[in-house]
Amino acid sequence: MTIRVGVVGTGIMGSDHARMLGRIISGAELGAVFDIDRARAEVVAGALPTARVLDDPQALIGDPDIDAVLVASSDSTHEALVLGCIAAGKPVLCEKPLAPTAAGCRHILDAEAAAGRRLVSVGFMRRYDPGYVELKRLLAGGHLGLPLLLHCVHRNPAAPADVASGHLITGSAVHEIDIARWLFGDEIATISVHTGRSSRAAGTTRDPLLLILETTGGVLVDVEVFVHARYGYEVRCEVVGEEGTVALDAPAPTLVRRDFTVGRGLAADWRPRFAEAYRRELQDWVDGLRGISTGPSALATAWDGYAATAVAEAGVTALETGLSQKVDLRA
Ligand code: ISE
Repeated sequence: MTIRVGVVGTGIMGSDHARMLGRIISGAELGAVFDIDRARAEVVAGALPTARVLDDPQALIGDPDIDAVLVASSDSTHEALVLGCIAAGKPVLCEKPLAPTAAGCRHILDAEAAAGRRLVSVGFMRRYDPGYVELKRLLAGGHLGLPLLLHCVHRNPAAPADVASGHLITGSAVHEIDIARWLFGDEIATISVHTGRSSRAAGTTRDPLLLILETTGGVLVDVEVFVHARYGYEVRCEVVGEEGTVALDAPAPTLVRRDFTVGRGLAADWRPRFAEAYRRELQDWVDGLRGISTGPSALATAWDGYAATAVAEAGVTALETGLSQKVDLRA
C-alpha cells in the first residue's frame, strides 16, 4: 500500500518534504501540491511524475486520491488546514507550530477528540535526530542519575532584522520547549525571558534572548536563542544529572586542518543539520499510516503542539512584561 501525500506549501520546508516523499521515503508518493505561488508548486511537481498541482488547499485535502496531507504553508494558515484534514478524516503532519495561538491549538484538540481518532502529528523533527535520541536513551537508562539541569544553545547565522522579538521564542526556541518536554516527560510549569545587549545586526529585535523554564518535575532549563550569530547554525545542549552530564554537540562529518588550526564545518541553516531527523520523521509517519511501524512513534501529537504553543505564548508575555509566567495547560 502506497500513501499518496498532498503537500500544502512548497516554500523552503515544503519543497524539501515533497522531494523526500517523492524520492526517498519508502511506501509514499507525492500525489499533489498546492502553493499560493503556483509557479513554485509547478517547479516541485515538475520534478516528480506522480504529482499534480492543485489551486485550492481545501480541494487538495478533500481530493479522493490523496490519503494524507503535509502542511508546510505559513503559520497563520495551519489551524484552518489541520481542521480541514480532521473534517475530511485525513491524517495530517503539520510543520510547527500546530497553530500560532494556544486557543487555535485547543480548537484542533477539540476537533480531533470529536473525530475520535488520532489524525494530527506535528513536525518537531528533533525527536528523530540521532543525537537527541541517544541523549534520551541515556537519560531513560538512568546513566546520569536524576536530571537536574538542561543547558541549550540555539543559534542561526542570520535572520530578517526588525522582526518581533517574540518570534525568537515562537519560531526558534519552541524547538527547545518541545525537546525539554520530550526528554524529561514533563510539562513546562514556568517561563521567564531575559534580554541584555542586542546584536546591532538585529535592528529593533531583541537578540539574543535567554529563556529560563522549569518543568513540573523541577528540572531547570536555560535556552540561549540567538538568530544573528553570523558564524554558522548551531544547536547544542547539555543535561546535568546527579551522576554526570551528557552533551549534544552537532557532529560534523569532516575535520579540516589548515592554517595551523583544526576545525569542524558548521551548517548554514537547520536543513543540513537536521536532514536525517526530517527523513526519519517522515518515514515514521508513513510507516505508521501503512500500519508497519516496528515500535512506538516519537511523532509529536496535537497535545504536544498545543503545549509547545502555550509555553511559547507564555514566553512572549514574559518577554513583554519582564515577569515570570506560569503555564496553564488545559486539563
Ligand atoms: C527556524 O525558525 C526553524 O523553524 C527551524 O526548524 C529551526 O531549526 C531554526 O533554528 C529556526 O530558527
